Amino acid sequence: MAKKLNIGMIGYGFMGRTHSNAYRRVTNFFDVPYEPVLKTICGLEADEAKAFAGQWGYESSCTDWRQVVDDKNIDVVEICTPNFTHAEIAIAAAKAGKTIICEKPLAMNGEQAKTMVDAVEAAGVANFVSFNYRRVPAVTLVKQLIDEGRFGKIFHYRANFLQDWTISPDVPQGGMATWRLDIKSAGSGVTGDLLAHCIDTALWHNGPIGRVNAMTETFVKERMHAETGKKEAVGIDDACTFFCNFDNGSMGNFEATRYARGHKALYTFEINGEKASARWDLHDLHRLEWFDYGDEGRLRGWRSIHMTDHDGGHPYMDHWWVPGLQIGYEHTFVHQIADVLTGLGGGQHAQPDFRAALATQRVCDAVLASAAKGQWAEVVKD
Ligand code: SOE
Repeated sequence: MAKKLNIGMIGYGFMGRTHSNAYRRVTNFFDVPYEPVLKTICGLEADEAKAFAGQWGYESSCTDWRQVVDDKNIDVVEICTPNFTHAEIAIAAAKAGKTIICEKPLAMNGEQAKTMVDAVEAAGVANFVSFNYRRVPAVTLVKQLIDEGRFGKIFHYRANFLQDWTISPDVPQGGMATWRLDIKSAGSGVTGDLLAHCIDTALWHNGPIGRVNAMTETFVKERMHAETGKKEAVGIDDACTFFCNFDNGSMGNFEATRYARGHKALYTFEINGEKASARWDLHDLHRLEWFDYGDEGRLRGWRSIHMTDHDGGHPYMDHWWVPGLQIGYEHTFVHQIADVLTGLGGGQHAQPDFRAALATQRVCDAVLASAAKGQWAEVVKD
């Protein structure tokens, strides 16, 4: 019988749902060493927390995150709250000896992220940051192909994350639904929210970034604040584009915006190496486009691999349906919980941990500093 692991979830918004869903499904599909028990859900509004507990099967609900952190019965503290709250909760949870799973981005900025790394490392607690796209099977396969040397030397890494949900100036900033637009809650705009995903994946795939050159734009300068009801200056970046040097000699090119009309969550990347290229698109996440220069000339060309063939070794797919039947967004959260539980059971701790997420945060900081100054910025290496 798998040992029980008591989960205290803080935050019942979008991410609280994705993580709760993952806990409910993981033991049905993965043979993991722990059985997660949904103990407590914590959120701002008592009646909403209670309703969430009923809907997702939590044993209790509360409105004070300290209750979760102080609860001796809780093994894992899950932080699914807005960015400005991550550090305080994580540091308290580390002191209380909890395993911590935190939503991305880890913190408001690199300095704050460093205090979180120091806290978990001093306490010796397991820690993990939810950059879920690493665990899309196609994205994981790309990592395997890079590690096998199939690309040869990598020349280019380019990634985009395009959305269009904040074009209207009537979208407010702040509050429960639109805290991502409020600099005080989010720390930054698309850089921390969207580019952080691209950067995390890129660092994992292609290694450290040395320096960056960026520009940002805030298209709507003032928005009504959902909490004060008043028009306030917008402090976040609505769009950001940067180019960079990776330490391995390759060039990087990244762009994120919430003003790309027609695109909802178009995360794409393309990698060009000496021997092969690959490209991937979140809107078609179960496909990997692959070009292998080693193919016989007459048949050489881009191929589109349907990532559902576990006989062929597609990552994670042997846990799901039969070959040919695809999976989607929510499964990436199931995969990461499965990997975290396996790591806690004595395997290798799942990545990215807080230290890896700090590296992403440092790139974000350099991007924002470069855009502010209009010049190259070096990435801090811890
Ligand atoms: C923002 O719209 C958002 O929900 C991000 O916060 C997520 O991290 C991303 O996966 C989808 O877009």
